Amino acid sequence: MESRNPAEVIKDAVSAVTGDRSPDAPGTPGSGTPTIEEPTTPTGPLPPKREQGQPDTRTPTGAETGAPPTAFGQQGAYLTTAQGARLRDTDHSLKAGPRGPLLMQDHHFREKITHFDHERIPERVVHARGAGAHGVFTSYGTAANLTRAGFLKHKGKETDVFVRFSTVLGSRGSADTVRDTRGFATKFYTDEGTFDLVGNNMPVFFIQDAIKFPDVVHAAKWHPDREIPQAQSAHDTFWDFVSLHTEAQHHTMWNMSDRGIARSFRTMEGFGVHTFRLVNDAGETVLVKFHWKPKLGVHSLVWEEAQIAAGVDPDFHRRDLYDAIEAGAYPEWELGLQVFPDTPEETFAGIDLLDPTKIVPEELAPVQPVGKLVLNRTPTNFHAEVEQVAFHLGNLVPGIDVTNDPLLQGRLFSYLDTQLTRLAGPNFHQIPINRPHAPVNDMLRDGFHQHAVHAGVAPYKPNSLDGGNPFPTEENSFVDVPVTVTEAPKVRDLPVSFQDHWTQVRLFWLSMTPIEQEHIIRAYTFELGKCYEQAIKERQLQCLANIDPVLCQQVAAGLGLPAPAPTIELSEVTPSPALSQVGQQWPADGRLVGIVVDDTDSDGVAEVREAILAAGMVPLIIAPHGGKVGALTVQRTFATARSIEFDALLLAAAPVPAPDAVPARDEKAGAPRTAALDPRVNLLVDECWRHAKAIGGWGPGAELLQRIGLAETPGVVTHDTAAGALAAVQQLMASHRVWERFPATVG
Ligand code: HDD
Repeated sequence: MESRNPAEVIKDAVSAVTGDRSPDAPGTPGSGTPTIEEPTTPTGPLPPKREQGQPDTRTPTGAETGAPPTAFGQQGAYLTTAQGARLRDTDHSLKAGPRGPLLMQDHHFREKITHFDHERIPERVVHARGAGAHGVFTSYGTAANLTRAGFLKHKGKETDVFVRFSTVLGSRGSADTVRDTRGFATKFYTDEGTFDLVGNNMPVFFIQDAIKFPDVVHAAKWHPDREIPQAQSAHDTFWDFVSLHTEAQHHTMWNMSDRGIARSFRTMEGFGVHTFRLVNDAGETVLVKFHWKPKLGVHSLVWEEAQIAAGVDPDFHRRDLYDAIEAGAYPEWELGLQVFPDTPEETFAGIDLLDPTKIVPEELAPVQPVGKLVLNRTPTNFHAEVEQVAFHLGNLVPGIDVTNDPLLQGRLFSYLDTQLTRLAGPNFHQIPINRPHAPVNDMLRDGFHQHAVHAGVAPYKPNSLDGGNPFPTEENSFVDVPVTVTEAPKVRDLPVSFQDHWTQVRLFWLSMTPIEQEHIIRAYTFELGKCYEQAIKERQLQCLANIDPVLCQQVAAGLGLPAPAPTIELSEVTPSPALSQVGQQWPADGRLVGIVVDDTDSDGVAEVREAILAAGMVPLIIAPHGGKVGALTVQRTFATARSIEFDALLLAAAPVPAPDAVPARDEKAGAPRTAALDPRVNLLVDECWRHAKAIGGWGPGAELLQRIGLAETPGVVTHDTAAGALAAVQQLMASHRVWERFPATVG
């Protein structure tokens, strides 16, 4: 991958993030840059987007077509029908006279409307809302003794990847920042075939047996009568199910924790969840769990921020991902493995490795880095790539095999099956985004949407007519690890060890810091407070009592219900600090810093802006109006800015209310606090403060923070100079949030 000068990268970030386009670069026809008038000169098809390479165009046989990526859809300069006949008018349908009825013979009209009528495909039954990006995985070679998979084995080996992030519950158009699990699905286009790692941002799952998947999804999605609520677990059917089906309690607490409201896809961990089996060149096996560790650390929104973002910018995560990549601030993760001996018991430290509701604490089995993922290219076409990508756990490569985890086993069926409807037929592996980058020579033939023109007459084995082709081979082939299947009666049952539904959820709870525990309490209180059925709330309180009495009492108090006593003996657990998101320092790459200026005060802003860029962050100038303030280009106005967009706020000014500003509540009441401050700036400061973000001011900005009584509070810095204010804010940003502002009341 080409590395770029950081200053250049971040300068680009500003225009990418803000959508600003240089006024010195007027559009040229066909360049994709808009001009004021419709261009009249024909030019070639649109070029691929800046910095975007060509999507893979290999046919399923692996042969190169040599055609440019857009050739099929966009050739030549002129508008044509789908059959290539040139058109002179696409604006008027064919009529019997200008005022007459449409004529049935209008082929162009019928082709255009018919195709449009069928533009959408069924959304995914779960994980419908998503965003994807291309990238590269580079192996460290550290897994060479564990697996024969080439993409992991060879140090420095680069493999193309496509990653799709998603929420689980909402429809395609739902908001990004809802409380939910996030999907983290990675397609590795390896030389030995495609490997799909279809994981989540949480390491456990609601159910232990795949046969329960329709149950949990029916309970968690909208109510069937009115199809509400959208993208929410805060409703009766979800809590009805999880309080009865208590193996769901562990995953439910992860959802109620800060992990359920990720700050960004870039700041999420990813987990393969199940235990997989690796096999090396010598045929030796180990059991492993896959982990993705984000370079920027694991960060979350706060609940109010997530709710505001869902309305103000429903595309919050999608935008963040694409802006970062297009700015050159490429998101990175390390792939890591927890490695366990492959023993007949398939347990580690007493934990059943086949139970997908259990983790193995990292303190017991450290995550060993084996490679790095960099996402460096946004999709060229969302439908073609993000919507049509099809993941499947059965897409394995030599060196990686499955275990008998009953959830994993069931998933092996579901993914292929669902694509048959979603992508309308059995040939979806020929869609460009799903094509392997390894040569393909299968004997699958015909079917809907067959794109390959297969040669030969003998797609069967054995044959002599095609010279016996294609040939099976021992060389580099996938071999199912010949694990012994125990002789056992057929049963519909699970192992006894799967019946402990409480120890690990207590482990998670006790591993959280007090502020994280407080967030969990508030999340349960909010979600159960949205339920109508008293019996469901009481049943879930009983579950909480079986996890921890403090948790139960606090949620019960919030609901105004009595806290029940536990019905089980609470387990002794050793907390796992690795589960907490708090207490470390993280790089501030790509963080957005809002700078409030006005026409009177912008002293020091230009220098601060440069310093923010140099630190790898993105400055956004917020002013009363668009255009320019002095020499500064305005990126957000008081009307378009909202606090959720910024990771920290700097005040260079104390803007007075504009004539069009909505009066502040305080102002109406005559309170002195904000009377002289524009209410929209007041809201910005107020929300940043409530959401535990660092705030800094100098000059009139510092005076303002003094005046409104925030200057002495934790995480709010005032300074004589712009540089001093920025330095202090930067230091605060390394911890992501200023939790000291809100001393936790639990713990
Ligand atoms: Fe699943 C999609 C992750 C259990 C059935 N799943 C899907 C996606 C992710 C996961 C990330 C979106 C893929 C994409 O972006 O296209 N699913 C998981 C994880 C699970 C899990 C981490 C548990 C550890 N899933 C699971 C079970 C079943 C399914 C038990 C069924 C028995 N999942 C599906 C599906 C989906 C899907 C219906 C919907 C769309 C698709 O597959 O392509 O087949």
